[in-house]
Amino acid sequence: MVNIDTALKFGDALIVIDVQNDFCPGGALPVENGDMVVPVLNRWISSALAKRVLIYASRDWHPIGHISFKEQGGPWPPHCIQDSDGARFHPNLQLPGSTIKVTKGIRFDQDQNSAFDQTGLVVKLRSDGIKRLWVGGLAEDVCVRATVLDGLKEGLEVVLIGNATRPITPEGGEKARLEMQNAGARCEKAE
Ligand code: VGL
Ligand code: ZN
Repeated sequence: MVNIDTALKFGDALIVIDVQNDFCPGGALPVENGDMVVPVLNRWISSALAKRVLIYASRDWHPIGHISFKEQGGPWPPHCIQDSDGARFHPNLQLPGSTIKVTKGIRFDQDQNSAFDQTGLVVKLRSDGIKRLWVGGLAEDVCVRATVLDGLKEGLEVVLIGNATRPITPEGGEKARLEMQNAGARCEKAE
């Protein structure tokens, strides 16, 4: 357990992964209780703003007929189509105008689950002086997992905000959490 008001320090960044309508109840690829991460993340966002800690937010942003869609032989129903309502951030997520957006899933020839995958994110984090990442969002067993593992590979300290993420399947979520922790991620809940 950490205290949300004292957790964030100079050299930290908050990264919110794919909190988009399509991953929330009623969306095209809904994560059970996916919208429950929103009030938790809003508290982290307001703490980050108070501490002048940078806020990053990734979004899944697929072209029509993306290679990851079932109709193309991929694993997922069509979701997060560029410029659709489903691709918008959840309407209650209070991202400030200063949020650094990371757009992924735009390649025609492959999927990008990690916010680090061919986005240039690591270069931006380094130039912003970031040493430690606090990660929350959706889905824990897909894009959160991939982002956390890549952040660790890049030599960053990574803290998963355990009550600010939800998996697509419970079994996948448990497996992902163990993988992330075994790879060196800390998992913290905060009040
Ligand atoms: C995601 C499935 C397909 C995610 C993205 O953001 O976790 N999951 N595309
Ligand atoms: Zn996707």
